[in-house]
Amino acid sequence: MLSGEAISPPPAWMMRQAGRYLPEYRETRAQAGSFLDLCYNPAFATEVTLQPIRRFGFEASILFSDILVVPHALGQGVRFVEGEGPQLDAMAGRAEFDRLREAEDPTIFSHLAPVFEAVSSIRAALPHETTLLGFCGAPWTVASYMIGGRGTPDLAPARALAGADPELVESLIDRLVQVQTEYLIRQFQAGADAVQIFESHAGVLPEGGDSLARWSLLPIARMIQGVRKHVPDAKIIVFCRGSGLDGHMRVVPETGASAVGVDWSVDLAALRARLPETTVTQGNLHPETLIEGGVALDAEVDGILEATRGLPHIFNLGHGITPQTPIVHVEQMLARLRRK
Ligand code: 1CP
Repeated sequence: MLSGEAISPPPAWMMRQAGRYLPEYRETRAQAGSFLDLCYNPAFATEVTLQPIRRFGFEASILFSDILVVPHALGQGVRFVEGEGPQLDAMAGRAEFDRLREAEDPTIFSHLAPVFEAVSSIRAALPHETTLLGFCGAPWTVASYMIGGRGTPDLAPARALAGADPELVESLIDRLVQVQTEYLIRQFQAGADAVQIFESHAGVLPEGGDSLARWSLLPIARMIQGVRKHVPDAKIIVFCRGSGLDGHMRVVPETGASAVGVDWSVDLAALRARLPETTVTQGNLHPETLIEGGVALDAEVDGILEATRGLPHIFNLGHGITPQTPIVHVEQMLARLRRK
């Protein structure tokens, strides 16, 4: 899937493919208790990871967990409030940073042990030909939640702290680079075939100057280099949201990623026309088109196939599937994609 060959029809999976749009997910979620209980229970995490594979036969499966288990493992308070999304004890300054666990603290990885157990159990249960993806958040995206305490549209708290005390934000990013490099290596060792790094909040970084490189691309590059010291041929997808055509163009050369995950706002044909033919792309169906269905959905699937014909591409959405998406539209999308 990630070796650079063009496959027709392209392999497909969906970001957030295990989730609330599936009744079987809602059932397991109710049995598990809280969202974090679901993430830290390897049997439940395995079950919800497999649900979309059983139903749709996607070519790739993604570990069920969340990017915010890492701040939790570092000792930060993390809660998932029903209907409101994640809430963390916001990191306002140096005092909160100093209370985080040091990167070498073995408690971090004993806390995350159920994640590695889930990876092994999913790999054992998956069909042999289905790729298993592990993942983590990019350092800037994870740091933005740690600083702001929640998802904020413009990430004002993280940007303000990066302006007021860049050394502190750099220390936080460094801590995340170190811990998450090890986190990804351990996911590979537990059985992941490839991993995806989610940079969901690159869009708030100013386009000019070196912000995108400094806070986003370079820390991701350091993680990728660190992982490949231990897993030399590690396949790593970087999904960058909101960084525009130019930002997406920079991902593969500047980070060393094996593939660039493209968000729905980017014109895929224009991006492909500018990228080398050997670059692997992934994406980028608009999650709202999947809600809409009908001719609009068929047309967008066709457009993605047209833009990537003969080129190495992984079919996906341009961001996560939303809870109100009708299941029949996912079936329609796959039927259109796989039609002979
Ligand atoms: O019970 C529920 O349905 C809660 C919703 C939910 C789910 C299904 C959350 C809360 N996280 C997840 C799982 C999840 N999160 C996966 C599982 C694998 C999959 O099937 O794709 C993955 C890969 C993530 C990654 C994640 N978490 C990201 C990066 C991707 C993205 O959406 O941009 C981010 C930003 C988060 C934080 C988070 N966790 C949950 C929510 C609702 C959010 C976003 C909150 C916000 O910014 O407002």
